[in-house]
Amino acid sequence: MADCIFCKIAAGEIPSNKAYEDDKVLAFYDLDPQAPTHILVIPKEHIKSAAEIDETNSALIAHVFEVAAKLAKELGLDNGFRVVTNCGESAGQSVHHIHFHLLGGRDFTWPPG
Ligand code: DGP
Repeated sequence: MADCIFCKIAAGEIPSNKAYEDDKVLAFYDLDPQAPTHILVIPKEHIKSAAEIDETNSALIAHVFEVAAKLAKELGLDNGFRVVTNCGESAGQSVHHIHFHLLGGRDFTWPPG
């Protein structure tokens, strides 16, 4: 998508601090970290939000979760971590390219605010 910031990051047109990359998925450090470890894991393909997950893209989303688990292991988040996706306005989604926040390195409360 021409005006999507995460499509531009995925294409390398906007620089990012990468944690992982393959042909389908990119993981990069969030510019406004909410935990000692805060990485965004995205499919390179433009999917707007979790509301658009269906049988045509669910294998790709499963791959996103494989990458999140691999990163959590590599980064030593053995005490626990959180994977969050904000979907839509009420949930606070500000970038409309699906992304999964991988957060770790501190304790988290439940329910989230
Ligand atoms: P959300 O509110 O769930 O849509 O999260 C969007 C996140 O994306 C937010 O934590 C800040 C981050 N973000 C926005 N623009 C950029 C950017 O250009 N680079 C990086 N690294 N992170 C960004």
